[in-house]
Amino acid sequence: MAQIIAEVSRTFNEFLLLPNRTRTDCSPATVDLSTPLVRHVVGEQPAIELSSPFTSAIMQAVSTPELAIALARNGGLSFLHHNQPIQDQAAAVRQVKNFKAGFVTSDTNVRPEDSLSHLVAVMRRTGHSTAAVTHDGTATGRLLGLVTSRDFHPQRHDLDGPVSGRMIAIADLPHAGADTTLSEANARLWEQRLDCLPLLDPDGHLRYLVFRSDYADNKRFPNQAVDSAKRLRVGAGVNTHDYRERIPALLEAGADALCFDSSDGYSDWQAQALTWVKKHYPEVPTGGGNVVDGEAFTFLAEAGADFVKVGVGGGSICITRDQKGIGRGQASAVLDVAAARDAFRERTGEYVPICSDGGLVHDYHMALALAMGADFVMMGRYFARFDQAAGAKLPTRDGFVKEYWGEGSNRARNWQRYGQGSQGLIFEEGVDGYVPYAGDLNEGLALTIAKLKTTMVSCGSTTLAEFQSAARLTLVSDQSFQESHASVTLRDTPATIA
Ligand code: RVP
Repeated sequence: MAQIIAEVSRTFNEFLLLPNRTRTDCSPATVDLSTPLVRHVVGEQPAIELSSPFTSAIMQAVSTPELAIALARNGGLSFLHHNQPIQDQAAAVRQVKNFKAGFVTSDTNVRPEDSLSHLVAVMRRTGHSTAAVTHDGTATGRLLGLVTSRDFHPQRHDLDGPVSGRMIAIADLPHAGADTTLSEANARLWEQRLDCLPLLDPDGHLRYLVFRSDYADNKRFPNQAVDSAKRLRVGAGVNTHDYRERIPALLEAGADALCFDSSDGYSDWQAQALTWVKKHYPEVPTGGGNVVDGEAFTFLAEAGADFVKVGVGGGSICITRDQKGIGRGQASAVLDVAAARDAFRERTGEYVPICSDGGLVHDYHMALALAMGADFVMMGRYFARFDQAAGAKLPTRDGFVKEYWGEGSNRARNWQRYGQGSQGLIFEEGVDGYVPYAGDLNEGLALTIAKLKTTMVSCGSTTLAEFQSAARLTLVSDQSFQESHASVTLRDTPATIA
């Protein structure tokens, strides 16, 4: 006879945190959000630690190289999606690993014989006002000069004339060698009152541009997730079908961590794949999932998973529960798996971090997931709203939206993620839709971090470990849930004032 789990399946909306006593030394400035990403012996330092507990979903619509760069600069980690040819995913990994903060590969490039009207069109397309003039019009051609939007005026200069007529030629242009450090470049920028310093190879080919504004920008990110060579960290999703070919290519490209990505990870296929990775690449941090209970967590941890993702059916674009009747409320899943993680730690002396993946709609849901035991969270909808995500930004009557689609939707057809047999995706487990546009990731994430820190302060905690052990959670009734929201007419709501 089927077993009925006594406990009701609960989601984050059903819980609130009780404030704990806040000590005077506990303030947002003293809160440390660092968290382990991978398995480690208790008391020892994990091979990878994140300085903020956020990862972006392994999804076409979410984890682009641009988003991975922005998130790693804020201390989190992206997992680039595997729903693409192996060489494309490896190239995306390489793009993140090659990013050098403050060193820009020029994206606005023209040839000296190009017309000024062509230059205007290129500047309009890239949105940048400084162009490199190279012999072949590429980002790495021989540098002949620089031209900015301040060097010509459409009414004053003949737009049919060549760019060479208005550029500052290389002979008059301060420049430096490609081995210049960021602080040396910055010193030149200030000493010579420059806006931009080109860095060239010994043969005069352009390598990077360093902008004064980018140096200041770089100072904004003190908590970047970087490897021992100071390159940004990036993760990559893999599947249980082509991992033998995909993983070597991803590692060669420089991936820092891998994650088996499956809508249901409690399977022999995933255990076999994890065992294979641990045999061939024992040092490579590799996560598994997704699971929703302690039994499945222990299965993957014993198969070698270095972290385990939790969540089935809770994603904002997910219809797995409707289609297959499989899943569990995300709060119940996290609480159950966290208990199994702690039992595993007691039994083996090893800590295997867990990630709450999907279903985080409000910022406070992240705090709840972390309080309930998640070491870090993974989000799709949240990151899909930002400029750096893949979806197109579209205007609507009520403002801008961004496209966001599930990996189980007809648009993504990521059959490797769903166990529907070898014919590919037979039915959809995800939808294709829109999310409200939220601008730049850096600003959005800063706000989220500020909220998380103040929640932790209210709960008297300055570290995530302390937050988890001190958290007191209460269930909310429907009535008290109503009370959580404002119950006055808001000023920006049309209303008749008597
Ligand atoms: P959310 O953050 O709520 O948008 O959820 C993102 C998560 O949903 C992903 O990390 C993944 O686990 C899951 N997902 C992705 N595609 C689909 C689907 O099409 N059903 N689900």
